Amino acid sequence: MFSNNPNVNILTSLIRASKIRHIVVCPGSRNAPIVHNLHALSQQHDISLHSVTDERSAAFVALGIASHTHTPTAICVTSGSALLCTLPAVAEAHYRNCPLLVISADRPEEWIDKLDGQTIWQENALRPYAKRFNFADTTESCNKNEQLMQEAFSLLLLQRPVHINIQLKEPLFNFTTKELPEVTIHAEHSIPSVSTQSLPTEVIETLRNAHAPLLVMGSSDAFCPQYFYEIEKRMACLAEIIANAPHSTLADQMERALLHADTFHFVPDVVVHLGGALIHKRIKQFLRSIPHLKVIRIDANSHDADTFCHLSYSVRMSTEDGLKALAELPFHSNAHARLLESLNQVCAPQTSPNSIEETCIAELGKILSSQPDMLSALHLGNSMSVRWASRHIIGGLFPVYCNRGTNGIEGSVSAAVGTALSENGNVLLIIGDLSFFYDVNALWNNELGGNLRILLLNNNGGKIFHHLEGLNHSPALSNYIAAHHTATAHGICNSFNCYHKAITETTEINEALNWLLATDFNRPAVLEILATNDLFSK
Ligand SMILES: Cc1ncc(C[n+]2csc(CCOP(=O)(O)OP(=O)(O)O)c2C)c(N)n1
Repeated sequence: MFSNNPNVNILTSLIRASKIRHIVVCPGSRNAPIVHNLHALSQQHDISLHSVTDERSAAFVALGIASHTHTPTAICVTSGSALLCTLPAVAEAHYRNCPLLVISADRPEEWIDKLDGQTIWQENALRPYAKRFNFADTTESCNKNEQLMQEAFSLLLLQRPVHINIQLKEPLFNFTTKELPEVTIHAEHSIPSVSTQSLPTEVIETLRNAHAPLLVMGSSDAFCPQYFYEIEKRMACLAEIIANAPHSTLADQMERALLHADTFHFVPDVVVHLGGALIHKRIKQFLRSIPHLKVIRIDANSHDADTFCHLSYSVRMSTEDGLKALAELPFHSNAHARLLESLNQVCAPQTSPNSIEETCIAELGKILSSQPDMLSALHLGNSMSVRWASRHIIGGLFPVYCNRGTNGIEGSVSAAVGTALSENGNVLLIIGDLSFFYDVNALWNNELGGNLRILLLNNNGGKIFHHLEGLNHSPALSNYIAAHHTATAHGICNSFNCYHKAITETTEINEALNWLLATDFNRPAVLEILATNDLFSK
């Protein structure tokens, strides 16, 4: 039996007909009719419900599932501040082109600002990051509401976050409807046909005539490492680890080479730009500074990011189609070999690690290169984790994710949890301590099994701030900017029923990594590197 609310039932039918296969649900009474229906669906169809209490975390769990499964994923929250808690993940989804559907239950509008509990302005709460669809609880034509919801589902197929807000009046808990309304998703028909599968002739000719063509690629959830080998025969290639590119450590080498920009001789004249945000700031600044540079941006979405301030062409194409088209360009060039030569003249491919955290990632990089099957996915926390991984781990072995849409530290554990819930193989998260403790609620999850492994680099605060030139002169650095603390994960792991091991010496790294990666666990495991350093003693 289903809810007696017509809007809730139309939504449920559309979900049943859609590609959504995972729904994260959060506790509450106003959204209980929706959760009731979703639970009924999950009993009869291939749809999994995941219960997560903290809505901020829950939205990132859904994002982790959506980015790994490449399918729209929903989160359902109750009314009031519960909805506001999803905003960070929605912003991340917006900048990652991730199809996240936020369903919120709302109270009747006439009770807003009358001091009724959990009754706030919800309709536009996720704007401008999600397109919103609001449904009043009226007996108004259900056809119109179905049409509106169809539109919401079509936007999801365009890889956009969407917000469906449903006002629900009491009584809430009547569940006597036997059948859901019949709906078919005709969303495909309403998608504007903007995407192309081949590069325009003008773009191909621009690349053919370029002296030093260069592909630059930042964060992307598309996993197609195979194309990069062909692209490197046609143009130089600087694609980051979070672009899932095989020779991703070159981006780190380039970043270091640019410290000596006067001796670095590879200057591109045409750049093809794919993917989202770049980790390496100096590469971005270098490209911005080249006069007369031409930039060809390939992006399925309509907002053309002019990252290097030289945007010359925009090509509306998915990342995967774009990479494929570049791999099939009808000419070869030696630009990549020239890039490698210039890089190697200025600095070596890798530097020796200079801390226990970096040594640990370097050792991990060696293990994963020889045994990539150990992992099904790698998640990287922001800050030093993603930077050290860029230097020591190569991309393209397994999907690599990082919340680089907004670079927030608030949802990295949750996103990794999402991937672990939608995947049988092992998912490894490498993360710093502030990011870990911030989002530790993600481990408050009964459903999680032993395929989530966490490498926690605990250096008692935000180490990145100690690398920022000039900031070390500020007496506020340690306590107020880098947020020095002495917390360890031992007790938290105990509370959340996770395995935990801590080490303090580099000599213990290999055995500990073996424990983390090769043990058969039935709950998440955390290897904590306790980095004793004097950074915070000042
Ligand atoms: C939500 C949010 N708040 C604040 C920041 C600013 N910030 C960037 S890096 C960082 C420190 C992260 O520390 P940690 O996770 O311990 O990593 P480490 O710097 O030690 O590698 C902070 C606070 C952010 N990115 N996101």
